[in-house]
Amino acid sequence: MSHLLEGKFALILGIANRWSLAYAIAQAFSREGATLALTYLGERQKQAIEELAKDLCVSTVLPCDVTKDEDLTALADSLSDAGRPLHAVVHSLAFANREDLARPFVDTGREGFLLAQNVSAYSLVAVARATAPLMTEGGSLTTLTYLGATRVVPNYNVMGVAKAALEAAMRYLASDLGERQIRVNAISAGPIKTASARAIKDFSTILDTIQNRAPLRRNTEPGEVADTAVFLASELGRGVTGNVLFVDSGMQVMGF
Ligand code: IMJ
Repeated sequence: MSHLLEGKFALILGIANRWSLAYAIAQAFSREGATLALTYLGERQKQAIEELAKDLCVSTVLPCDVTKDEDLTALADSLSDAGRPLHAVVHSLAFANREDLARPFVDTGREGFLLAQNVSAYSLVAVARATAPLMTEGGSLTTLTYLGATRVVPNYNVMGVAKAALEAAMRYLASDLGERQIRVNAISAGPIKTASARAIKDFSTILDTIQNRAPLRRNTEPGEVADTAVFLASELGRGVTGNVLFVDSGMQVMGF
């Protein structure tokens, strides 16, 4: 089964560098024949993303700060200029203040809480509203989540609450957009050493624990997450919406 995404046009938000899950997803989508639109945050990132785009089947690289409605409107306008329907959107971004991932959750202030919710959860709703009108042939919207949404993971804190909101938003969006044949799902990836994880203290210990205890006795690789994103965006995923798919070496099933 090759070229699962032949003829499809996909938007991928959240590539920061070559270790980003969004980049692994972009590579897998390219491999499967999709044409891509990528977004970057801030002028500083522009060159880096354009450099990464060279090896992929990318038709456009566009700026997008998901906290700015005007950016999302401009993004949708640019995509509609492509003159072809959009088939898939990948939302692979999150942010919380570093301090809020390193002290007791009870000390989370209102501002930090709302920042995490705005960037990491509300953005899915904003992206869905901006892009759904372009998915005139139906499509798939996939976001990235983490086990800390439903279970307490040390230090995940305000991000756990944001991911809980993200997963709930995903289900409500699946309900709203289903009649337009737009499917909405989340992939819950096991810990992977990306830029978002490198900052976390004791991350190597977390990776060791997964390797010793997860059913598959190894850590999750970006390519495994990416291939699941391909499945969801492809015809193979046509019956799947409103779901959280765990790509985590099976760690999620363990009680102790
Ligand atoms: C993040 C914090 C605590 C524990 C964590 C993580 N574990 C994993 C992550 C166990 C796997 C990574 N993760 C799933 C995230 O969603 C990370 C989000 C994040 C990371 C940072 C670091 C740098 C920063 N802000 C951040 N905002 C969100 O300044």
